[in-house]
Amino acid sequence: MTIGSTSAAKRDGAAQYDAVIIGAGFSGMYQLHLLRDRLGLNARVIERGDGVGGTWYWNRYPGARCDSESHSYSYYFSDELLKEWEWSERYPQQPEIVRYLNFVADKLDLKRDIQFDTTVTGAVYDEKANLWRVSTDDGETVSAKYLITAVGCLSSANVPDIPGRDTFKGKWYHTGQWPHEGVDFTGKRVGQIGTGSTGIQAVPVIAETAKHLTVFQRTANYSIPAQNHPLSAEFKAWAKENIDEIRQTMRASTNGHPFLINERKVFDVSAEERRKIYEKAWEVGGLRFRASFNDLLLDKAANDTAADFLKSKIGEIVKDPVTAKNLAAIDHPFATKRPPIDTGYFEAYNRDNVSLVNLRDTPIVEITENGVKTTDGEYELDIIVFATGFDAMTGSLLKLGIVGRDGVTLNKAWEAGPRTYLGIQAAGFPNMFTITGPGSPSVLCNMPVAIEQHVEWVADCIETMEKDGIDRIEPTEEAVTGWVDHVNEVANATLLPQAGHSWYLGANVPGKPRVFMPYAGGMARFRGICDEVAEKGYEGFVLSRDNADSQAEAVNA
Ligand code: NA7
Repeated sequence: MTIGSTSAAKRDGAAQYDAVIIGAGFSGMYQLHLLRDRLGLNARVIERGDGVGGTWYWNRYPGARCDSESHSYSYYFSDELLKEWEWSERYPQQPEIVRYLNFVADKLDLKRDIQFDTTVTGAVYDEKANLWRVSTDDGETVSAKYLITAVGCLSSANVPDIPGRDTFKGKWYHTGQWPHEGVDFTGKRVGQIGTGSTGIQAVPVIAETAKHLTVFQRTANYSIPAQNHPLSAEFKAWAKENIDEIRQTMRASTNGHPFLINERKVFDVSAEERRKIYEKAWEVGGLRFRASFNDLLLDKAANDTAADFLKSKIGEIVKDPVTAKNLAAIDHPFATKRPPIDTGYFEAYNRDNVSLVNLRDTPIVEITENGVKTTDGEYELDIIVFATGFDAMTGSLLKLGIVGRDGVTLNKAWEAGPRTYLGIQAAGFPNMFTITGPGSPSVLCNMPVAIEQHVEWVADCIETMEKDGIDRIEPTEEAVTGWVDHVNEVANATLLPQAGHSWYLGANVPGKPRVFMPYAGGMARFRGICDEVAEKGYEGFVLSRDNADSQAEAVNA
């Protein structure tokens, strides 16, 4: 265990806090700042890594870069922070994001209240004392009235249990648990399994040094060029001069990005005009492509026009016709899985040292001591890279060993899929808040925007509770059921559930319940709902106060 950047000592020997926050990424850091520096509470962050960064602390794989534009991938609660920090590229690379988060942590003096190198092993609600007892792998147990999980949506690595995996004599790595010292691919035969956002970023970079890279593709994927570039002095100045405007756009937009989705519909324009619009969007690059029309995720025929355009681009770029055909054999509507953006992904297949294996035609049978064996034969490898994604949204929460009222575990409560109200609380788990939890926009949004909204809502809620002497808050079962229904309803109004193999649905992890987890109703709408709930005295939640006999009495029923 280390606390802060230098100390290895226990913090004050104090075992009781107002709040324990799990995770020191974007969410946990901001939550600590608000609870400690705005509300004056005694808060401790517990973090598994030995530094801040959360998801970005772990995802150090080659080519790791954010898909949100850097000037929007920042905390917007402080103009001072925005003015002082300078991003170098349109899309920030992993090391720059970690540097940014360290800059914020140092500026706000957060590290002194972060306990690094410590894994939470259990969090049990003690009903009598109305405290969460949080135990860690160093044998310590601390208590807190409030438990806030800030564990990220994509932080629990999904390493597929392919038969024979552990017999492999070479080295294997998962992109989300990448060694800090890096991996040298020089002269090596590398196999990469997975072609999601991560795999698509990693391929061109690994190809630069590997002797040969074999990419094992199960589901073909769309990808749009990031058109990444260094930021000009003019742009940097513009971003600093227009903070309010950028903030306002991000808050008004469906996905929390600094651009709005165009109002026009696909069939409002001629085929020729549409082609021009797509060409222009391709040149601009990145997630802005998705904003070309407002019905891309609502109307399959409209979506097909974008899908066809993107597939035709693969054919134009990739020279080998069989490889091009396999890469373009995409079976889901555009953007119903997280749309990757890339730097030279399809182009990498024109290199002599890169080849593609279509696992739909020739599935993996096993991993042998020499490499990967498909139904077509064995591929001898020195290194296997698993770019196989995450047990997303719920994986990290369910690993915490959370036990709520009456000894009910979170795993039991969410057996058939996650059940929250506003993605922030689960019934039966009083005073536990899940930042960007399932049922909130989270991964469908530019994450810092979703995080700031949830963190601020929680801070306001706790402030109200402390001011009014409220002992606990938890949602009613009815509110949770209503919210789960609403989350399903808004997802079903879109094409999103049509990608049957998406991690949004939990479909990438064998045995995981198939439930559409993020809130697809848009960030702006979600913010409005959360604000209204608070304004109405936390409608859907029960706020209670203990009476003289320590019996809980609802105060807002
Ligand atoms: P993703 O998007 O879940 O992609 C994982 C990839 O790995 C995807 O192509 C999967 O194919 C493939 N995969 C997973 N398990 C296997 C097995 N057992 N065999 C073969 N292929 C497999 O994860 P990423 O890390 O790329 O991206 C996660 C998010 O991070 C991203 O969306 C951004 O929000 C940032 P499948 O599609 O399941 O057939």
